[in-house]
Amino acid sequence: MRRFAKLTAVAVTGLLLAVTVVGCGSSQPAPSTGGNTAAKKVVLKAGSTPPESHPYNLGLKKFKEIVEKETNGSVEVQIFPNSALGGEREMVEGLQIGSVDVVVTSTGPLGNFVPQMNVVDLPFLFRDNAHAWKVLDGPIGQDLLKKFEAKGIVGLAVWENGFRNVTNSKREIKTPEDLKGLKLRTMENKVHMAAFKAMGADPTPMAMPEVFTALQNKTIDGQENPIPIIAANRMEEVQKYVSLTGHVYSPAPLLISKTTFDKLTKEQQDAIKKAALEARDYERQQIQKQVDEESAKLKTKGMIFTTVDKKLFQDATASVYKQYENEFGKDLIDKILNTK
Ligand code: EAX
Repeated sequence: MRRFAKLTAVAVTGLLLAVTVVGCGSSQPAPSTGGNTAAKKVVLKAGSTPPESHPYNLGLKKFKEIVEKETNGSVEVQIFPNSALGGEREMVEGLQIGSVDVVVTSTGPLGNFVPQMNVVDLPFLFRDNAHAWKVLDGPIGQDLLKKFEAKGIVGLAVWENGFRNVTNSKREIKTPEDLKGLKLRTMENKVHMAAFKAMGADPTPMAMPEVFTALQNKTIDGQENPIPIIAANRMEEVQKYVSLTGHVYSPAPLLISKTTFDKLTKEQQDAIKKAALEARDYERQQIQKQVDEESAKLKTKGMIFTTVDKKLFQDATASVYKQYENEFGKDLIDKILNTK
């Protein structure tokens, strides 16, 4: 009798052991990640608003490639372009609740999460791309990214959207006066709205997914964005004029949900940080490439490009600095302006 009992006990133990192993299988532990215990496979949902051809998504593809290689496949990145996961503000809210894992976004709506982030949206704050990269990749930019952690978001790197230009369907914009009365879509960004109000335009804040239809239905006359966004969204179909105002340099932070990030192993976190920085440099190159290439294509598609005297627009928006220097801090603004 005892022998039978013993046999049964062995069988039950074996069965329990088998069930335990199969149970872990549902999370398909990825191959061991070099020394650490096998990390559970993680799938990151990464969102952006522009269509697939835009450098945001070329950058996300590079990010995906590096992350999956560096983590030996234990982290997979799935890319959702074209506002598939919502507009930028919506996606950043998704980071906070963990429904979205990674977002590359303009700073447009980010002031709703970290008010001081909007300092970068001051008109003509950055002289050129190199000035912007120096500030954003240095202590000032890193300090701004750090402020997102208190909001459940980890700032990984600052990618690039680029210098923003005004497009419209009504007339050539050569001076700020030409903007008077123009119904212009801006991002949900109070600094941009203040700048266009100062120039006499009629700014309407709107999330990116609604812009093309609003331009098509002529509920707005124009919008403002960098050339790669204008091109990727086929705006030549609904806009005639591009004024190369370059009125704001638009950074594009790459953000990850803190809930998601904290669940990763140290090795996976290091891989994601490395990928964010390597993909940043690649993404910035792609933006520069598309500014040149897509400008040429938009001209052949019939858009009329106007170069302007930027000083006129800079002078017309100078009052915005006074309006916001208390909120952002005059010393921070001066530090950025004086960064060589
Ligand atoms: O980040 O909303 C905008 O105009 C942004 O430039 C666009 O979504 C890319």
